[in-house]
Amino acid sequence: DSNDITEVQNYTKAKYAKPNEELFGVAKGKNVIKIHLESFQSFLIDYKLNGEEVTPFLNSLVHDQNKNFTYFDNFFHQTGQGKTADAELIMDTSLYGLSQGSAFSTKADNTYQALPAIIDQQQGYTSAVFHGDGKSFWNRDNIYKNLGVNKFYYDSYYDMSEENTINYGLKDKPFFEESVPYLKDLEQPFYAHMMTLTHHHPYLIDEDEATIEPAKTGDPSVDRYFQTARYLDEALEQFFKDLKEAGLYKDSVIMIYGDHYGISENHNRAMKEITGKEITPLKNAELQRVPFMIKIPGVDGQGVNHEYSGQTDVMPTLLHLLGIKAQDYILFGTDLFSKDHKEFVPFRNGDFVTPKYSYVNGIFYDNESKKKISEPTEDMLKTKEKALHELELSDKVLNGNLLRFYTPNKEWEPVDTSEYFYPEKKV
Ligand code: GP9
Ligand code: MN
Repeated sequence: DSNDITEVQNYTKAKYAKPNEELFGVAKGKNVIKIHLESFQSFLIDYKLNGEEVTPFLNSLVHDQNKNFTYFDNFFHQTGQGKTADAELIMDTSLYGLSQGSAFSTKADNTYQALPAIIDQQQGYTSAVFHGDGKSFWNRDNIYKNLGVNKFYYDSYYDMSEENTINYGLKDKPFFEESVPYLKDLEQPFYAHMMTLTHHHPYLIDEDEATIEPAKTGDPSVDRYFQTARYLDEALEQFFKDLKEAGLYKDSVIMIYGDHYGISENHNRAMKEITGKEITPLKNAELQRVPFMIKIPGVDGQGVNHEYSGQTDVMPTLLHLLGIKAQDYILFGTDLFSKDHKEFVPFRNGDFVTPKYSYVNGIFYDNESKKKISEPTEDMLKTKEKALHELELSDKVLNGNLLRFYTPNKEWEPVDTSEYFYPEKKV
């Protein structure tokens, strides 16, 4: 009830980090292009397989200051069983997914105060999601309405011929290629979410499209993981060229993120060969890093930023860049560029990481020595409680559909789902 939402509100308002004044509003009115790297873990960045870079293009964004990206190398996914759907939810609502199942499937009819709806109402942004799979996968065609997604380009908008598809759906190269004309036609400013798919378990790729040898651990999906990552990297490079040609690159905010791990703990033997290290519980937590990169027009990139951070932090960051007060909303993350950003990253299972120590499967570890901490400090124990509390509050929001009792500000209008349609493409 409304008491519960007050409890949540008190928590998120206390956690709130005020914007960095220099960046507040710098991207107001700019197009935003958000690129989803399917199953992409940060260990791929700068990784060399047989002496060869796996993702040379992404590496170039990380290392070339002229490309103006800031790369967060201590950014973690926070997803649970909802995988891709959790990543989408977290990034656009700054809530956590559920402890079981996917909120996209079971909480599609909830009230949300999500990024697409907010930036539409406040600044007239058109939001669009692009994805080469059926529209009902993860119940997207239902929940997107409540998130305020204006347009959804799904399989019927693409050439899904046999040579264009593999595994779950459309290959990333035709996906980006065929998306550019749709992007050009979108009313500006837009918030476009490009969701890739080829780099997905079990990492299938046609032989003539593989431009790097597989790894040789003998674990087939781990071995192919590098080949589909390379394919994704090439698709992205082409997309950047096409965006430049379309005049959509220079003046757009571009965000790139990984949704969740691609290699589960079932592959620890092979991953020991890949990383050269035993996959301990702590190492496994460390491997939950996914990339987050952002380019902001008119703002110099910082190169590599080491802030400990997670997917919940993206929405407040973007709101502030667009000049919208994140403080009005119920958000569990904090602005990555704020000097008050909280370096505390809960995972969905209650584990968490901080710059100095991590808590994994009931044990505290020192990040530097990798040793177990046998006598955790008062502060550590409090942080552990805080992680659980935060997840519990987020669960309350979703399970109690609590945002229906919350009015962010006087401008906010509840989303009316009857105004949203995702028709098949007309031929
Ligand atoms: C399917 C794609 C995959 O459309 O988004 O979802 P995942 O299996 O990664 O959750
Ligand atoms: Mn995914």
